[in-house]
Amino acid sequence: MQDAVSQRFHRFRYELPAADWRLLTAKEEYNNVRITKVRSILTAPDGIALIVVKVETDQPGLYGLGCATFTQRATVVAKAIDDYLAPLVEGRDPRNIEDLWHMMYINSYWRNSGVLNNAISGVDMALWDIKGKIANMPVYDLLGGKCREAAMVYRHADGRDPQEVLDNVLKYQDQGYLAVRCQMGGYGGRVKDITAATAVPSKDAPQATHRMKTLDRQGSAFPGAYYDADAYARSIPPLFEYVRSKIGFDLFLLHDIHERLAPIDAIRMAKALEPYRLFFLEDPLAPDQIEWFRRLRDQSATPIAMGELHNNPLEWRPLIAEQLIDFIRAHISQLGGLTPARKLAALCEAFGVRTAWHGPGDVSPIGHAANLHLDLACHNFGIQEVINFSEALYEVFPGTPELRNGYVWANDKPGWGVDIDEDKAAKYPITVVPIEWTQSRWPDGTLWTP
Ligand code: GCO
Ligand code: MG
Repeated sequence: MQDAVSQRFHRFRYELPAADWRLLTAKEEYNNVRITKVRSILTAPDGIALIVVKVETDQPGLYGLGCATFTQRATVVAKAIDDYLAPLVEGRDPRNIEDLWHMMYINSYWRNSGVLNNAISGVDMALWDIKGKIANMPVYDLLGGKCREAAMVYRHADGRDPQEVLDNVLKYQDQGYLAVRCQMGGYGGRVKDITAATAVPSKDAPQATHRMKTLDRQGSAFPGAYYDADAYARSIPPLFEYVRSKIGFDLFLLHDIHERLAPIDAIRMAKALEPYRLFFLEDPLAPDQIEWFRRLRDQSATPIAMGELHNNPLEWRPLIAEQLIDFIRAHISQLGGLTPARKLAALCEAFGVRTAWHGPGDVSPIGHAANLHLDLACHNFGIQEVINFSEALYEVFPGTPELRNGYVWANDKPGWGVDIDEDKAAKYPITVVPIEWTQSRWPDGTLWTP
């Protein structure tokens, strides 16, 4: 009997129109569905380690995918998923997402770590994917439906000097993008390539800046990705002066300080950038510098975006409740998934803060889809960061969102509408090497937040 039913369930699912299938699911199968397997999948189609969770059920063909991408600690997150969350949720009813989320959150007793939150996120997002497939609707429909057809995005322009940055900005403008983030030399400004001989900070050349690669470890007690915070701080206002003088104000421009400056210098930059009407200035301060956000707010009208580093509600609550920021930039999997992110979006709406979810290369296409479904369903959407979705990403993750005319578009399929080809994913194994760029140092060797 069961075999016949599940076969009918599976076969009919693709043949019967949605309405009939929903009728079908409202019967015993839907009420009895159980999680059978939870496992992590590691892949790096673009050379960046991505962590995805697959949650399988006892209903043939019914499974969900979630993003657990904390690329700097990929294998640790995978272990947390496979060793701790899998045995905890296997056998349970995938429909009770809220209960399962809280169970995973408190089960480790200690909470709010980046590794554990990402692991939870992978399972959480997969459960929302399953619920969307059972309901035969996209997740944004479960969240209340679309407020807009697609989400406006911004792209990343960089360059060694203002002209090179402008050239890249114009390229995006020609492609129809409405917003571009301008960086010059990456975060903290260009690291000067100097030979090892003159790179070691010494009493006669304390100002020397150098790149880690140029240093043989024997040569210096302080190898690192050196950058000159003062030179960086003085280089950015002229950059925006130049770009605005060439393109005017029709294009939205953004900048990411990436917590590379001392607090007072971040305030100085926010004030100096006011004439250039940035869409937002991001990560001016480190997450633990809450007090300085109050000083920044008092002194500058440049819109502020913050949040990609947040793991703990204590980090974002005061910033939102006191309206010290204008855009929340959370990395959804660092929060623990869609369940906490949709609540954060609602909290932000209550205080006039808009969303700008974190969306660079170290977010998987499932994570980008989760960003997008929230963007479509939340009234207080601001803007969406995206990357160029490469051929390799589309190959491994069929259904990855599309970029068109300056917007990112969902495919309106049930769940996230994104799948994974595990054979293709296996073609791109991750590599684990010590991270260099987060060994950011000031010229005198002081380590500073990267
Ligand atoms: C951004 C971020 C990223 C992070 C990266 C860390 O605004 O997109 O700052 O570039 O640095 O995601 O792994
Ligand atoms: Mg950032």
